[in-house]
Amino acid sequence: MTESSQRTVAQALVAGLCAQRVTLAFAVAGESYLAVLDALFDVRDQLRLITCRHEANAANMAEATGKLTGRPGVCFVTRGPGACHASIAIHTAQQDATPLVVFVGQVASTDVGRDAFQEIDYQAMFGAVAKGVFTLVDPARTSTLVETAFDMAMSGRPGPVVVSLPEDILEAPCAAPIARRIDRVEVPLQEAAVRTVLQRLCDAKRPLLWIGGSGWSAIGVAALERFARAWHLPVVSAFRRKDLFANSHLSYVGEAGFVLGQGAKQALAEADVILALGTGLGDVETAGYTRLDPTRTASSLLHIAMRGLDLNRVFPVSYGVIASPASAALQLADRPAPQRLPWQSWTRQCRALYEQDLLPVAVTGHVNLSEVFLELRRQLPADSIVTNGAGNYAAWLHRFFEHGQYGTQLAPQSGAMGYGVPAGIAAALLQPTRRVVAVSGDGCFMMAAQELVTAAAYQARVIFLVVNNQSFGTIRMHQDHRFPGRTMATDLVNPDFVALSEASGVSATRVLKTDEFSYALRDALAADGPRLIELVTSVNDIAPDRQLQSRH
Ligand SMILES: Cc1ncc(C[n+]2csc(CCOP(=O)(O)OP(=O)(O)O)c2C)c(N)n1
Ligand SMILES: [Mg+2]
Repeated sequence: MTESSQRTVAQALVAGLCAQRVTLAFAVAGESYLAVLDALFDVRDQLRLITCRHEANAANMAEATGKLTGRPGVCFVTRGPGACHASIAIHTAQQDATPLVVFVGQVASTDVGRDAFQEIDYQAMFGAVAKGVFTLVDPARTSTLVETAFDMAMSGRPGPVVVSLPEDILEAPCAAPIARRIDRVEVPLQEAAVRTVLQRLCDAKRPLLWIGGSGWSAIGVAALERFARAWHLPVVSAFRRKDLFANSHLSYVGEAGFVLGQGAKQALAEADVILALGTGLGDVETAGYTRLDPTRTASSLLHIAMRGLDLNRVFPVSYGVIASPASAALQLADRPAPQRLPWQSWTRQCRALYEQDLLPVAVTGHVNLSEVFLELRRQLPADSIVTNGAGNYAAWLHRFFEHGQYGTQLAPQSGAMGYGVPAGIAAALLQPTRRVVAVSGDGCFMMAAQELVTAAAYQARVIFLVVNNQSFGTIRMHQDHRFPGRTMATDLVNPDFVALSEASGVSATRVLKTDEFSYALRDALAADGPRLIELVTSVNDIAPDRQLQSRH
């Protein structure tokens, strides 16, 4: 490492990232931050920079890193066009509360405001999405800025931070000491809040636990499970947060996603007290803010939120406090459960309904996704990571694939297509001993398919599952409902996915019948490098228990 007296800003910045113990970062190179690339050269054994083929993917890989590790994922993109491409992950990190630090190139500070080549006012562009947007203006503050960016990204409700790097500053000398390592500060519940929450649950006839949010940990999730078991509480997880609670646990009654399973439906309909822990009670999980009745929540909803802004925001609460979800779970689990738990049989009923939804459903096509995802569960080790993006294929995955452990689901609550592939690659590079399956639709996959070569180049052990129904199926479903018989802009003409994959250096196979999947998966799991399995499905099987009405 370069002596501090001779260090440049770029070198101090990179030293600051090493101090945060960033071991993997993602980039598409740009001439606007050459000095940073050069500084990364010196630490390449310590901090691996992954060369990506599109900034959306580089930024999504960083976002997935934040989701998986709880510490900010890091990416570097060039000014203007690079920053525009990366913006999708900044949006996802904002919606999903993921710690993320995006470094973007910027024109020389002397040219700012002159409409210079690829210039963008990042404050104006990202100000409404990112938690913070900073420009490195003073070389002496380089390390402080790294600390600030990491702290802001991780603290409270985590989120994205953008740091812009004017080209001329990067090679300036920087005498500042290297940044300190920053850790997330956990905010516990006050003692009075612990007592109030537990008393309200104790007084209830049918209390329900609704979990979500970010900043969790394996210890926090284990505490949650202890708490729910001791109190026999039914537990609903927020949209795409199924890994916050072992799905096989007898308390788990389902996900509040676009669709509400029978168990979660009954639990939500009949609960007289709801403890919302971590979740912001967002649009999707509340079905457009309709799953709760605001005239009742004022007396029945207890909300432990990640930040004050979320309290009373969409539903009036009966009792609201701010705390880190994992800390709160540990504190609640530490207290003894009451002797009498009169809602036990109700919890069992909700659970039985949840289990019914796990039975495979009938389809019209040759590949049945309910059987496919049940088989995926059977074959994958419990700690395997499953990723996805947006599309109706994900409805099948979320319903039939059960998560058994914390940190096994990487899925965008923002509903961004093109997320599963980069998230899968990032997960495989970060945790090479775990199995990773990246699930995509044909539409979703083609938004990130260029990273197959990245998976091949780094031999990332990902199994890409591509559900090919030759359609932007989700949109087709809505058309079918709203404008029957008038299919527009949703039929897809795809490449040969197996050939595309093979040409990119990833061996592939095509599954035409449900029965073939089991063998294809076993074969892919035995491989050392990436593999792709295409599943040819019928668009008519648009969702579990739902067929298209207007067919071609
Ligand atoms: C970046 C982005 N663009 C567009 C959309 C709108 N959208 C949501 S799902 C979807 C279709 C997804 O198609 P596919 O991946 O093939 O999944 P399917 O629904 O067919 O299973 C579209 C276009 C989106 N959510 N994200
Ligand atoms: Mg599709």
